[in-house]
Amino acid sequence: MNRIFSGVQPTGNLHLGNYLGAIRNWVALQKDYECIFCIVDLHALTLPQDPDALRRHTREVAAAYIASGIDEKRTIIFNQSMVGAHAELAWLLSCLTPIGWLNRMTQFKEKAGKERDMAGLGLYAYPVLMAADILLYKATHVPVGEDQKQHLELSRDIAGAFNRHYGRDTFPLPEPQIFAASARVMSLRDGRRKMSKSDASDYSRINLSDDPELIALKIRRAKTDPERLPESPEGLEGRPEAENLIGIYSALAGISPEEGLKRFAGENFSVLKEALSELAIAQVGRVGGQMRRLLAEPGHIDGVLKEGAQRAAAIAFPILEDVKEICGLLRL
Ligand code: AQP
Repeated sequence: MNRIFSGVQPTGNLHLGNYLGAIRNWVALQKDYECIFCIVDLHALTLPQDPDALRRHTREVAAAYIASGIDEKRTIIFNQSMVGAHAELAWLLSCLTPIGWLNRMTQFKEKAGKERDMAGLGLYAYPVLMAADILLYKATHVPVGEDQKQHLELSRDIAGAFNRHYGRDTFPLPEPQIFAASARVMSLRDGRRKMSKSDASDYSRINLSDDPELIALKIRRAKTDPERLPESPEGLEGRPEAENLIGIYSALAGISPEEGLKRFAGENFSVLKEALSELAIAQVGRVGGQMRRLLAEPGHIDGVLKEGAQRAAAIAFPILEDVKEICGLLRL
């Protein structure tokens, strides 16, 4: 059976982009794939984290998975640091990854900013750990938002480099699964930047924890332009904020952006914003409410994570052992 691996970083401010671009799409995949959904806490450490907040956010992401419809009985849900094989395989793969490949990664450039020399080695090596996450389970498919496509291509390159170096087909090349309807949710304050957990402006994103009043306020304040909405998709060119609001509306309504635009062609933004608020409040409200109920019982979430880690380890460690053997590490 084809196997899926994907994850979210427990860095707080879980938002509508994470939901529409990732978690919501995973739910349907459980029917046709063996799924492993991870909370990638080692990735979160690539930027400074408060230890208590990191633990809290880890449980929050687990709650978001379950609240969105990931079935913890069928699917493996766990946090990455509970399975030490991730870090071990990352080391083995890093020894085969040319620095030049990592130098091309745009996310490192964005996150390191101007102080590149002061950025941590972990932030730079992040894509190698991501490759290890995926290859450790010989995952065949990886659902990600468009923003992660470059990292996934690197995972394929690393898998190919390993297979070529040792002359074996050890790792399948993982296929990206990008869900067009919600590929990239942009900031509500700037349609050229993606909606992001780390954006300093709280009004740039709708968090899954936001209450209905706050969701409505953020949508009312979302940046627009002075024109009415266009009659055809071509009219959205050069209007990133309009395109983004139509995109979010359509993703929430489960229709194509073309269909979404038809509903608001020639209208004022206020009409779109009102309809969008209604959908966002209903869907985020449902997930957020269920998350709060789950988080009120951390014992249940911890049990899910513990069992998930055991199931993940049962797949990962035999694969890691095989890789070590191939690499020539003495196994006694
Ligand atoms: N704006 C987005 N639109 C669509 N999908 C998105 N994802 C993230 N932002 C958007 C998808 O969510 C999954 C988990 O992402 P992550 O936790 O690895 O974080 P990230 O990709 O670095 O983006 P974030 O959540 O905004 O965090 P920061 O601020 O740290 O960059 C991935 O599948 C991602 O594609």
